[in-house]
Amino acid sequence: MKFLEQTWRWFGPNDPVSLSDVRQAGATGVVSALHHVPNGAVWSVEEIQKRKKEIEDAGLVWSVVESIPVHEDIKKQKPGYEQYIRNYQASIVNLAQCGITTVCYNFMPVLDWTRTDLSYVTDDGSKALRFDAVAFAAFDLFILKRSKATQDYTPRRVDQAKVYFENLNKEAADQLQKNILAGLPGAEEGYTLEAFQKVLNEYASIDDHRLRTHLYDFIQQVAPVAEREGVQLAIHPDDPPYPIFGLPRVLSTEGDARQLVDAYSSPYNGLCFCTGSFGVRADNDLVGIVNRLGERINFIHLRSTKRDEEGNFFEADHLAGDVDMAGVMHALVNVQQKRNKPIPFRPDHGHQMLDDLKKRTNPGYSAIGRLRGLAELRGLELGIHHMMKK
Ligand code: DNO
Repeated sequence: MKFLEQTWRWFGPNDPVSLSDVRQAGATGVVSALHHVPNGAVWSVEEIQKRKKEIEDAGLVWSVVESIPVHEDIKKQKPGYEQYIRNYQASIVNLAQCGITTVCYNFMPVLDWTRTDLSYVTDDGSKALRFDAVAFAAFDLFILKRSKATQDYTPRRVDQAKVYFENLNKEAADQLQKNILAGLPGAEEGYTLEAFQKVLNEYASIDDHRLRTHLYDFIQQVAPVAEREGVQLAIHPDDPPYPIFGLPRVLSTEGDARQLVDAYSSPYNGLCFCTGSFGVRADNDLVGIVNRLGERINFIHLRSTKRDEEGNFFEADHLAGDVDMAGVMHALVNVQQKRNKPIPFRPDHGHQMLDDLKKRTNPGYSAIGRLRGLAELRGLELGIHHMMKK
């Protein structure tokens, strides 16, 4: 029987969770990125080796790069963007030279993952990340005052957002803005209100079709290099999985994932299967996605969300919420049996809980919540293996 690879995201030397913590959590692989390298620049062999050595000195391996950010000019195909594609290819070649062969990326315009509340208190007292649809609309309509925002919301939602905004004090409004624009961990860009409005304007002529074309152009140029170098690419889905701020989002559904993998037919052009992102949409059949696209899954993020009728969601415990984690894990175990190399998975996010409530933590990336998640997930995998042997 073949097992998945247990990995853990580590943000580098400034991460309050240390590599020795990671080791004690029982992960064997590390997911990391050179966050200090500016977006668009080539990752040099020297810098890669430095990070790799640090990880190996702690008795771990650098299994996955999450992420090499895709420069905004590539997403917009702004004149001169070809150089950024060449740089991306060069980073892949350099990573391959250092023996790092899984690279995650995303193609969300302007903003990476987005939440409105970073310390939502759950029933058991632990804190979770949450997306409040009304708070989000209030920000868009009344703080950012985006010109075409009204057309993206129902009249009822506009009314709710207005009430929400009117009850927001200055401090809470600032916090909301910071949560949305300042960049969550791993999101490489953060914006002020003015800068954000400016970059949004640059997308005025980029609709869904154009962004899709740009993504497929990107992959058709980058995946052949990755294939030649033996590097498996893994695109992370949109989070949340639908357009926000009038910006198109083109990797939110199974259909989107299918189009991407078909844009260049190679196992090296693959997916990061993130249950928390895809799982926010009730029309995404997670087990079905694994069954149908499993051979193109190169990296896995496991977490659950709990959504409600209003479009809000929060990050539930890994085995709770709307995601059928046991079903997903069973399907993934089946996929793994057909592969030669263990597919890396990581417990994605975790609640801020126990002792971590008193500490400075990266939102979603505290030690104990992820430790719990990893422990539950490995137990689930082991249990499934056990039952399959019978
Ligand atoms: C959030 C992460 C994302 C992810 C990128 C991948 O917790 O899953 O920031 O790393 O979207 O490029």
